[in-house]
Amino acid sequence: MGAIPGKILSQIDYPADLKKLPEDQLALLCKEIRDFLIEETSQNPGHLGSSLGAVELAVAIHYVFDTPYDKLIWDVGHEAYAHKILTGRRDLFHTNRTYGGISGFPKMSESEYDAFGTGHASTSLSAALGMAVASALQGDHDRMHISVIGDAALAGGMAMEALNNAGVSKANLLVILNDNGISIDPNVGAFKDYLARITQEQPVLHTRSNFFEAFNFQYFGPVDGHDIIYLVRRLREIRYIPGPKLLHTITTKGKGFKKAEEEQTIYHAPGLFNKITGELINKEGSSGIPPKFQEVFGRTLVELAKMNDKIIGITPAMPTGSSMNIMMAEMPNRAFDVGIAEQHAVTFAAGLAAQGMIPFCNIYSSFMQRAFDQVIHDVALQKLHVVFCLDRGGLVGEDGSTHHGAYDLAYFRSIPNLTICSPINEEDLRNMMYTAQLPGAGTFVIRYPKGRGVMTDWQRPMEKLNVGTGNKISEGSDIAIVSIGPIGNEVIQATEKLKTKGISAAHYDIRFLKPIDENLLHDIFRKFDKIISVEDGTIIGGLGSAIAEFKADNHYEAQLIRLGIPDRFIEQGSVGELWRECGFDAGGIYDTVLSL
Ligand SMILES: Cc1ncc(C[n+]2csc(CCOP(=O)(O)OP(=O)(O)O)c2C)c(N)n1
Repeated sequence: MGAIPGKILSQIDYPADLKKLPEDQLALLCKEIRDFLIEETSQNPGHLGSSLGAVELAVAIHYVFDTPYDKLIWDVGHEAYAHKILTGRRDLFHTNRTYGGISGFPKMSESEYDAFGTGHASTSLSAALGMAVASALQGDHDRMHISVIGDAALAGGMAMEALNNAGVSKANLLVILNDNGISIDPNVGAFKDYLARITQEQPVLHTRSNFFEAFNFQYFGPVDGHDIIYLVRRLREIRYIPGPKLLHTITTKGKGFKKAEEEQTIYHAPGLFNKITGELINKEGSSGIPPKFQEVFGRTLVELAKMNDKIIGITPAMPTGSSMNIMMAEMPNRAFDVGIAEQHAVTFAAGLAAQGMIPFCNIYSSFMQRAFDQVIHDVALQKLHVVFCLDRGGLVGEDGSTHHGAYDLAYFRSIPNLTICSPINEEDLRNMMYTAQLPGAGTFVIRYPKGRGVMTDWQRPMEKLNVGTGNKISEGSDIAIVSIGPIGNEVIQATEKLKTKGISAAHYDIRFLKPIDENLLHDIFRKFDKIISVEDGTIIGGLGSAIAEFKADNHYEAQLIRLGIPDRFIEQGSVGELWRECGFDAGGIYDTVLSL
């Protein structure tokens, strides 16, 4: 069961209930929402800081506007918890981000109040503009289309493209800039400096044209985004002004919870914490556990960069999450946070590589989807020496369908000139990183998951791998299992368990998806008539498909069973639950073998 809502909040199921409250009760409601959010997320982790900062925005918007008739889109959507609580999901909120529960992001399929699904940044303006144009074409000129967008997301390329497009429309569009001055890590770039400047100088500047006015938006603000009464009044005034308009609100990430205001990066998504003191609760303990892939990546990059002065680090807005912050701290001139700008990050890397540098461009797998063409057109086509490190490869767990790194193996395998690999453990990650920066390595893709692998001797000196060679993990005679990446550790558990049933399964870690180890595959197909492929990625186009193509091309007869993410979107849950659902956890692999 979840937290018990306060007196006012307990009476509000939907915005219609909220509208009945007198204005002087709104501040108290905001406090109750914060208390509720803190209590809920302290036991069931989620995106705390951004949602605490957007409580008044959510209350004011639903108080003033006529949702769901008026369309409301939350950019990224991790800040929309108050919105969820006010739109029919208060009593379900304790299931937030859990298996079978509500999503941590807005979803059209979950509620009519979620006008558009989000999760990736900088999409809300384009979607709201599209809706506004549709309303106008359908003869509805009253409906308002609202995008709430953070200062970091607004600097994303797509949001800028939408501003440019919206400014020449008469769209009934209201952009609410939720400016808390921070991304997950400190916000970066010239635009954030500009926002800070207009916030300080607004009374002077207001007589002159500002950035938004130059884009034909009517600009209002800046206003205190936590002054609920003032917000409500400003929104009422703006409501009937035609055309594109922007309300600049100043908010505090983590508002109302001391620790979250003080340590905004940590409390963006803090995990479990004490709801009174804010202290983090570490369930894992500290000794005897393997390091995170991220930590090994960050430390190894610095080690390599000390040996090879051509190496450069690049992250699009995820320095802490990817551990690029280690290099940024040690070598500030050689590591760059370029903001929420995946496309730019890739072509920026291409430019560096064209001048002889060796960029390690670390991008979360699902965010890399944005930069597919840049990888083809700017990097692979020109055979540039860029190392793409795909963090969060595979099912990521609680963030759900918008964030799973499900498609990378498949979409990259189709691109010529790429070397694609995935380490089974942290030791292998280091060897892959070492191999990738050697002269002539070309464009390299190294894919690894969130979190910890298994205990290995990962601190030993790195060694060069033979590109395109797999590893035999264990001998067997009845069946062969071929895996890629850390999901191979589930295969190891399954093969051990199969032994107790008298089944002898051989296990091969293919390591390189491209070029694939054809010699090894020939050996496997000659020796076995039953072969299973296992990957933590979509079943269409990845390892299983590569082996099926190899089988067809070489006219082998063996039975091939492919395990991977099925051809549908997988929702949220723990990684173990999702692996189970997809049938490639140790138990699923074991069951598959027994069923043959
Ligand atoms: C395309 C994409 N890249 C990166 C992210 C990861 N990400 C989630 S929230 C966030 C920061 C957003 O900052 P801002 O827009 O200022 O909103 P705030 O969290 O401060 O409210 C980032 C980088 C993402 N969701 N989508």
